[in-house]
Amino acid sequence: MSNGPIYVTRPSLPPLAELLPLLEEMWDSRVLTNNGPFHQKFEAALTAFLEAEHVSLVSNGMLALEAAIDAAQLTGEVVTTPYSFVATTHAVRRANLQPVFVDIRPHDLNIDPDAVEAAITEKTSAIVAVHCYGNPCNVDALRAIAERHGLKLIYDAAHAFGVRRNGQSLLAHGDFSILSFHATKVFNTFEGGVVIAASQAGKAAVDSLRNFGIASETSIPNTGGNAKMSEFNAALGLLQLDRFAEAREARRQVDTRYREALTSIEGIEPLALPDGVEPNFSYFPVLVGEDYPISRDALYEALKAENIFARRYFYPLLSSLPMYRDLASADPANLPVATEAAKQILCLPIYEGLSEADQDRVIRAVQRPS
Ligand code: T4K
Repeated sequence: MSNGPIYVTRPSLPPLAELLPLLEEMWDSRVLTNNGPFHQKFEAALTAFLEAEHVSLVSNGMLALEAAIDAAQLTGEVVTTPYSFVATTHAVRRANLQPVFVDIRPHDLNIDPDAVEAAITEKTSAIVAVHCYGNPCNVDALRAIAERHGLKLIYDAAHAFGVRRNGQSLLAHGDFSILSFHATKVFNTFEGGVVIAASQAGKAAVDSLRNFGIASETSIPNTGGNAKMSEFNAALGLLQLDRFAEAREARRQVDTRYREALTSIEGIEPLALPDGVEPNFSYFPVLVGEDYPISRDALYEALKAENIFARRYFYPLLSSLPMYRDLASADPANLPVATEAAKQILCLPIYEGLSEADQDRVIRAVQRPS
């Protein structure tokens, strides 16, 4: 039996032979970037696939967030979650805005709408929420709060490619949503991302910001940056789109098998799949509770000793990082659920192509930690 390394994820890829003719086209045309033919095709294909009218391709999820925040013209304070990848808060801070951390809900680890409402001041201009692991935030409550207080609502949906809720794309919510197409994501273009805007004006702002703020050869009305996706990433994305359903189904099978085997282990609690949601199975997060024989960190190390590389997404809490921990909202007493979740969370390996034998290695290592 193989004892090779099992990482938390492994990127899905199309057969190389399918990519080569597309590369030949690029070599012939010498159009490599700046809204070339593959970029246009991929943006149009995603617009249909994501059931979103206003889609802008960008070069990664971080720049997607920065562009969305910039396009939303925010000021002052932004209410956000401490339980995410560091990109979420850094994007707020890099726009010279003040992140205000609020707690999350215990069942899905997404931002708590009641805590959001309680944190709003006259300086608040927006909510930046995360659909953590692709599980939907309480979008109805957050929309109501944003409307009541005149706030912009931005979703970091980096994990939520293809997720549907009540028969509708999850990306239909908020003024802006962003996706990441990083190698580690359920849908990847090596690097890449998109901004989904609720309005044409929002898309126009992002399109300008991703291309230096240029309107024409002689007109540059905005202080934009460079967040363009290249032709290579866009061509790969077109092929990946054709394969997504297959990749998702493979992950669903791993998810089902893990749930069957792990749910009965005392102290191990896989995060529930929410009702009314078509998930993408991008992660397999479990909470390692006090009833489990060893701590989360001890389990993480025990898995490593078996050549299994689970990840503590998301630990440490963003509010504990040196550049944020002195904020009043970063006090752990303000964030009890997030603080506990960060201590207990472990994401187990899940990806297309994870063999049943390797799934069994993971299951056995969790069942009987050495
Ligand atoms: N918002 C949220 C909520 C996010 O989670 C992220 C990214 C963003 C925004 C920003 O999106 P991007 O700007 O990245 O598009 C990874 C990813 O780098 C990061 O994209 C992701 N979130 C985060 C949750 O996870 P690491 O530091 O765990 O990556 P790394 O390199 O340790 O990879 C994990 C494992 O994946 C490796 O052990 C092996 C495997 N792997 C990784 C890469 C890069 C591969 O098999 N092939 C690869 O090319 O952050």
